[in-house]
Amino acid sequence: MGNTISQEDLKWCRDKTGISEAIIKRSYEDFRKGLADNEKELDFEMFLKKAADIKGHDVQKFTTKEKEGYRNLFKAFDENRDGKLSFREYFLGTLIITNHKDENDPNKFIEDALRLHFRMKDVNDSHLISAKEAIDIWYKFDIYATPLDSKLQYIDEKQFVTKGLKRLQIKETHVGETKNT
Ligand SMILES: [Ca+2]
Repeated sequence: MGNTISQEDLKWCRDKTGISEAIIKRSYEDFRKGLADNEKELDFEMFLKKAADIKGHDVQKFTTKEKEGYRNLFKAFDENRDGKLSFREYFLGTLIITNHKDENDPNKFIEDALRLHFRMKDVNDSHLISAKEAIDIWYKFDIYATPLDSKLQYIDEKQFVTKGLKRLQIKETHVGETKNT
């Protein structure tokens, strides 16, 4: 407990991502940094601060749009929707941020996040998940599903990501910055 990662968490992270134990342990140390001994989870402010650390600059340097991207990512990874990230949730989140160290477009994170979620459900590597599973993931990303989607039995990865991003975009132009049309 506390400053050492539990065997359960270690095994879970390794099985889900195939990442080496050394890296998972290092990530756990990063996760613990700034957390009091009795604190087990991160809130959004702390998450953003860590994201800034990873990118090697100050939180203040994030643009509103970038912050919004991280907010979406935070929400997406907050599996149980309690507004906090457990280590497992955090680990998957930072994995994607780290892969996009030089990337300034948070939407790219979302794409990778969608893929990762898809692959976590695709346990037998069939590149298919049930439509219900797909809709559950979309829901976490605030992506709507059509009645047609719910009639499908399975959905493949390409379709899953393409539809998801397209719908997110549509939503963004509606809800995001005001546009004069
Ligand atoms: Ca959570």
